[in-house]
Amino acid sequence: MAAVTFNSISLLQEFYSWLFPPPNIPKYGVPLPPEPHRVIDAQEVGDRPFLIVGDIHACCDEFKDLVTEAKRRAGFEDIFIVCVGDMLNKGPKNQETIQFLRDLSAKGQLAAVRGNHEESILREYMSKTRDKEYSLPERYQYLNDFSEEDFDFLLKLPYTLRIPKINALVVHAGVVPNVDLARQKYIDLSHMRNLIYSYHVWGSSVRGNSKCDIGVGWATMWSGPQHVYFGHDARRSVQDLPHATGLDSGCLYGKQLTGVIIDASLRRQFVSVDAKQVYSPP
Ligand SMILES: [Mn+2]
Repeated sequence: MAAVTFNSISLLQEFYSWLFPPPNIPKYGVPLPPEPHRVIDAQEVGDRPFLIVGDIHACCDEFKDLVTEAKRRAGFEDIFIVCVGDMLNKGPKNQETIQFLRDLSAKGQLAAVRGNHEESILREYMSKTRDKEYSLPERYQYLNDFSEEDFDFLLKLPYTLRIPKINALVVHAGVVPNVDLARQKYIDLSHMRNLIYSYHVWGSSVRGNSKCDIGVGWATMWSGPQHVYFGHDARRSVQDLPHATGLDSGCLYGKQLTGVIIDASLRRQFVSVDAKQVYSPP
């Protein structure tokens, strides 16, 4: 009886949200960037090879080592770096990382998307802005040393970056197949790992889910047309799929920081460096 009641309620809830989809707002109600979906055109990049980097989580030493190694492998001093989000938080060197990111960005050598950890930072920033008495939780104390310009840099990070030159779409967590970019939910772009398909008498539906043990990994269902580069899924680690590349190989957890180099002839080459230590228990 309880199970029947529960099922009827969840069915009603599904039907209701099918009829009245909830508004598309970012997690924690943080502000949208001025340009949620950015395009990097060919002139901006020129002839430079790309280095797309997985979740850095303030592991700045490893990030710098990866950039050096990628330049060596690509045989180019001048490369264009793209970060898939979660550049900060949880790891050891937040201040140094934001500085490095902003320096590269100011020089036109880097672009990045907003990850769920950037959203958490913006949530803390909003709380602090609204209430001067607000005291940051222990693990966000480092934000006391961030400048307005640092927060502004994070606020402006788009949810997606399209790079037509290499037929790439960069996003932190994932995209739902067969849904236009403009209609993707921000919460999916920054949090999803899996897709859950439901079939009802009124039709079928698919939705993103942040857990990776219910449903199916979204990237395995993605069939293009763009190749998606993403992070956020350290448990699945590097995913080298026909139309998607997952790059979070758990540097924070003492594993590796991984990137992929894409040269002018669209050849993809993985590059990684070992974490110098375990910064957070897996
Ligand atoms: Mn993440």
